[in-house]
Amino acid sequence: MRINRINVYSTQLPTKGGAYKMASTEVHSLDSTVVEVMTDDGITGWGETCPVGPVYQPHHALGARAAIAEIAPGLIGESTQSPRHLAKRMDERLNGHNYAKAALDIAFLDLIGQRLGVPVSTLLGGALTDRVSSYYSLIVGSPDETARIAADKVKAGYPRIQIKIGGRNLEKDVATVQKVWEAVGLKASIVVDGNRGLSVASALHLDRLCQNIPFVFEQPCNSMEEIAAVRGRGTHPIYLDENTEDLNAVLRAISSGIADGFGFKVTRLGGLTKMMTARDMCSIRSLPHTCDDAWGGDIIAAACAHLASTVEPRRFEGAWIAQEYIDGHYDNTNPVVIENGHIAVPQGAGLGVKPEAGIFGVPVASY
Ligand code: 0XW
Ligand code: MG
Repeated sequence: MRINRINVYSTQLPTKGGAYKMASTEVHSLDSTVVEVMTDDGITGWGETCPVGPVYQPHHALGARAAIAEIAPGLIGESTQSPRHLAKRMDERLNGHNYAKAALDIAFLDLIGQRLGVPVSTLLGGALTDRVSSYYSLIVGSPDETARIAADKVKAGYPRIQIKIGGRNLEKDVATVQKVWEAVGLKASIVVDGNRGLSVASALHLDRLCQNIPFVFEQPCNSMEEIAAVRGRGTHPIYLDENTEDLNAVLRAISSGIADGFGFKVTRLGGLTKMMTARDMCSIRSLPHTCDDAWGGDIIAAACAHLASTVEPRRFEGAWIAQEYIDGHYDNTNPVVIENGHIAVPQGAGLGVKPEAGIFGVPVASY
């Protein structure tokens, strides 16, 4: 089976209930890039990449589509027999731009899975479970309101709560962490995500002032060097998120011992094929990690769930999907949904989700 057409779509995913606020940015509507890869034997694979705005990491929606414009013409006529060959073809067309290649990588696995009649999780080494945990991510907000929502979400079944902090005075951040701890206690694990927004000094102060609270500190500061300065002087475990820009950064972080775990984004690392390597590197050092993406609809959600199902449960930190912050689904027959804080892994061949016909309108580019 050979690729004979690639359609690219842009679809808006507005945030439900107001802006999604993090330390250095707030977003209102996200521009998702969806790819539809067709083969000469009539199979279609879907992929998606949706940066959460242009500031969160060095990704943006127009950049994804510009990168796909460089790559896609070189994929027409290529056999889909080998995902490794397709990855090589993409690298021959464009250096870097993992987040754009990720959409195509996901689509290749979707169509190979359909061809073989197996779910994508099988192509990733095999599922260990058919239901994976998710976590609730709270935006930067007032201490009382954040604690109230956190308690509600734990009651709803979420085993893990992520609080966003940063971009404001430290007192509010400390109060937020303390109030959430009072409201949630040990009923769920608590993650405090600085989204690169704290100075080393602020991160150390927050660590000290919340000494008795067993939280994980996610990406408190901007660079690996700043994180290294916090590490060892603070007491809370540190997870890296935005700093893991590619597999080499993951390898560097693991080998230098800078991180106790990771918040991984499937598209940032280059798609599911690359995520398998990250998952396996973490396994060697028993490091926990999430299987998320920055944003996106059912296609990305399905990709995260398939990958999540292949991670050893004792090291698995949850799959975040944007469902709580967006309305509607691409696939209303088999939507990817969170129920009681958990996601059922799609069971059909390939990704197990199929966007409704015409849902994305007219392609913005075709190759
Ligand atoms: C909670 N997320 C997975 C969603 C937003 O993209 C931010 C991200 C994070 O952990 O930083
Ligand atoms: Mg994060």
